[in-house]
Amino acid sequence: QKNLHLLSPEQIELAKILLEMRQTHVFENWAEPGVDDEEKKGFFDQVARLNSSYPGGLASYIKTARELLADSKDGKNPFDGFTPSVPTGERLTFGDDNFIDFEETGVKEAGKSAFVLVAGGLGERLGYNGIKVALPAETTTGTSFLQNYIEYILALQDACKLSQGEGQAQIPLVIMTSDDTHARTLDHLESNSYFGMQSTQVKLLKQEKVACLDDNDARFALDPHNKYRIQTKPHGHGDVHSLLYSSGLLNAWRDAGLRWVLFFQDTNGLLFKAIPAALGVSATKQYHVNSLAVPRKAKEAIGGITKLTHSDGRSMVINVEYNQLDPLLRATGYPDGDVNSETGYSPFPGNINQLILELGPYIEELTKTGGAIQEFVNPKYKDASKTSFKSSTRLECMMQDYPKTLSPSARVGFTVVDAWLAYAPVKNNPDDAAKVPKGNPYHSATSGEMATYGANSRILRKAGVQIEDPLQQVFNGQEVEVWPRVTWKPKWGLTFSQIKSKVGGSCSISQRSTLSIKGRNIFLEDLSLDGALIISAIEDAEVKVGGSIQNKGWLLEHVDYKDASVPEEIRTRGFKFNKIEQLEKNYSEPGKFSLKP
Ligand code: UGB
Repeated sequence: QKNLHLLSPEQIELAKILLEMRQTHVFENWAEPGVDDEEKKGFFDQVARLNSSYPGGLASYIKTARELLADSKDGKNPFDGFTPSVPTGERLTFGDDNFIDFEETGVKEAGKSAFVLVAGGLGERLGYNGIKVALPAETTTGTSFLQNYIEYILALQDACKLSQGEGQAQIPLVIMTSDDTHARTLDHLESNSYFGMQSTQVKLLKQEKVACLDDNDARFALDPHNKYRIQTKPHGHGDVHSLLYSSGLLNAWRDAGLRWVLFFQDTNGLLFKAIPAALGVSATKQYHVNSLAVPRKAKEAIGGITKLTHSDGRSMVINVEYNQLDPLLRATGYPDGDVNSETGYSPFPGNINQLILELGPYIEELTKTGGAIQEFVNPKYKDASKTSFKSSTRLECMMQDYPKTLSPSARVGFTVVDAWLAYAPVKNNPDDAAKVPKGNPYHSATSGEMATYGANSRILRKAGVQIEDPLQQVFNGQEVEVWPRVTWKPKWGLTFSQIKSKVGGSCSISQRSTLSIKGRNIFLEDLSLDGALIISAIEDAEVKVGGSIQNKGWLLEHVDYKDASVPEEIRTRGFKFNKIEQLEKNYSEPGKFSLKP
């Protein structure tokens, strides 16, 4: 009250909202007028931000929070009335004719696509000090996840130009950041000249955190270190929809003739190997929503794609989060819960949070919802009375819950691809990864990098190259398959047909080998590699590589993740390369060349 005369009309409006919503306590310990005025202004700036960044404003946030907290206290089941079953969707086999056809269609559609990377998460499970997108996806070349994503998008852009003539627009990339990641993401882009993209092609949208709640009446928690600030926490990746909607980008994309929006996560180096085919599926099946999925091991920390049928007849195909799938199954006639079937996998395909949405229906839906996504709350109660929390909580939302508000006529599908091809995220620290049940994927820096070599090796095998079998080795307590360390730039091999066209004759690669290909027109012909070959070439140089290349190569050496003398990015993998000997060639002049030692 005493501070009232000092407030601007906007600040009075915000104060009114807080008072009407029973948040009087936030002003309780304020100093006399004239004291801490800057801090008080800062408080209202924060409240203004919290109010404007949430669809419906703070009043709506508090109202929803009270409802969800009451449901949680009553133990209400969010799946009440729903029975789960295994949905049907498109299941692809890498490299067969069907897959190749989808890839061809998908590459053409990529020119009508925009990509959206959600990268606001700090990655608490990984415990890495930097931002996750700047981590090397693999350490043979040191390419970061963000660089890898951008190079794939640029390769798609080039492939569209080739198939449809010059003049195609650039493929837009949006990156959702948060206060935890924004500055460092921008710096990673700027200090690397946007990895070849135009800076105008990339837009960063920063998500705001949401107010923390202290009790079942949704009273705001104050920052323990500053009585003039409300404590905030992340709201989840679901924010991406309201941010895109309010940015105005969606309409601009529609006006520019785009048709698809593809969402993806921060540390999955394999993902783009499945993008062309999945986009082809979306276009062919005319899916409004297409989730990319992989066979899921029971209890794996990825959601299960599930068909939910309500007793009133409604049904939807939706992700059921990993912590909810087991109780849901147990409560609905599956006494063993989330278990593998005779195939060795859960019958529910695993959600890898790669969504392809058709832009027109997406805009239509967001015009109705403002981009708001069904939220949930997960309070940790002090005791069974459920009246107080161990620590403050907040509402959260997930981007894959977008289909929950769609009408039953919406075309919602999914596409299953092999996990080795499309999914190897880096989410777990070495300690936690080593504790993952045997047979389940580790989702660690170790497994993420080894999966890249595994995928590339299997693809080359399928293309006709003889690749020696992998060895089983243990790094940081995790047993992984070690294939030859094969990497290539996306512009060398974007689709299976393209990769096949780059290998000919009888090629072979031994298990201890390293092969790094940087250049579009590098052709492997009758190559026998036993050692390390690092080759790069400019666009106008065409290089044929063949003959027997043998050298001491790059040795894989163990590193202990606790050894602080080794950089964090390396020691979390549990291995490093000792580069003893390699054949390294760089073709920087236009022309035709042959490398045949
Ligand atoms: N992220 C944000 O951008 N903002 C946020 O506020 C939070 C996260 P996690 P999660 O594919 O492996 C998801 O933490 O949420 C970004 C699916 O829900 O890595 O535990 C963050 O930067 C689950 O169904 O994953 O689990 C990152 O890029 C399953 O599919 C992304 O959101 C699982 O991913 C995911 O955040 C999976």
